[in-house]
Amino acid sequence: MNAVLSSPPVAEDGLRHDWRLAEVEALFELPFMDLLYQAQQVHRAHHAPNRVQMSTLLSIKTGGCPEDCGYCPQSIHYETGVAREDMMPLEAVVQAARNAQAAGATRFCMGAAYRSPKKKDIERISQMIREVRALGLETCATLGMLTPDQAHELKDAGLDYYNHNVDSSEEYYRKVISTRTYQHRLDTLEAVRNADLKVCSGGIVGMGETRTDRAGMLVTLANLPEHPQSVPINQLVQVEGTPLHGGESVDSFEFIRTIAVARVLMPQAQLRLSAGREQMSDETQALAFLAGASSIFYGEKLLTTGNPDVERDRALLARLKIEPETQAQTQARGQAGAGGSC
Ligand code: SAM
Ligand code: DTB
Ligand code: SF4
Repeated sequence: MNAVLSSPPVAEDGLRHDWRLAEVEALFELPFMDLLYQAQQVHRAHHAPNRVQMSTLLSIKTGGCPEDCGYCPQSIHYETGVAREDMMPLEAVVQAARNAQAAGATRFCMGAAYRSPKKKDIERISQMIREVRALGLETCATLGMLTPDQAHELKDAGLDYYNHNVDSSEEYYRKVISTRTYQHRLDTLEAVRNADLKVCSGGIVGMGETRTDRAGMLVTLANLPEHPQSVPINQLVQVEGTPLHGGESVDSFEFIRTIAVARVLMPQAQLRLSAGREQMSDETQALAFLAGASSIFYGEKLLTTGNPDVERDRALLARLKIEPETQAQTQARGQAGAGGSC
């Protein structure tokens, strides 16, 4: 039998945290059908096979970000037409959360274009978290780098998940972002874990990285002290004005392979098919679910770019007989501590 298919050593939590790059590259090399079969087996052992959790995103503070992430329309370094806006008022955020809940989302993720939030930002966002949580939605936030104290403050406000992506391999990361390091990302993830927040961390495929970079990104995530409860896999949305606009798109089977390998490495994680769905065919999305994706962003907008409209998503799920996860199912999974997501 192929070495990557035989039983590997496991850690105390029953999961592996000692993946070697060569092993993960070997998974990527498998015949497509063998890889999908393996991923689907892992998926069915840990998740309801015909259910997808839905999260809605809201940009509560848009644009004007001092970081130079080469993919991001919100960076001040690039002319993308995204206007800088102040933080949204509390009531508007809570109304957006109510709308998302009424449309069927079970989790509400608030994103801000910060390198790192200031004290007064954390205070205002803590109030948003309290009110969104009071609706019965799970809460998540993505606000850039956090100190350990800030992570604890967000936890005290009732935050469930914190999203902070490693985005690529350490080697490729420095080619895409110069204003912070990979280690900065890992330090925030440590602060988030230590505050007992659930971790949402994944990355972007299609930035011109190699397969080795994609494997390296997944090795970083799987070898963290705990697997992230949620792993968003984004396909780059090419935005005019950003340095990554105009590059070659990733092959759709390679994108699906990345999801399948993530599923094999992190069996319990909520794997989110994230940015890039608007440009994806229904067939590619169906393959992503077969490869182990268990969640989507739902609603017509991501942060600043488009997402499929609600009618298209409802029709796709209905055609595939995939049921949206209910609020009660999301809450039960959150309480069980497994498979949470941002
Ligand atoms: N400023 C915070 C940060 O960087 O962590 C939070 C917001 S930031 C927009 C969240 C994530 O969105 C990034 O880490 C990246 O993975 C993703 N993202 C941003 N622009 C994207 C794009 N054009 N295509 C795909 N994903 C993107
Ligand atoms: C994640 O991994 N993807 C989401 C969420 N986490 C915050 C963001 C995608 C942003 C896509 C570009 C935009 O809409 O600005
Ligand atoms: Fe700023 Fe986040 Fe965009 Fe980077 S990805 S420029 S940190 S908003």
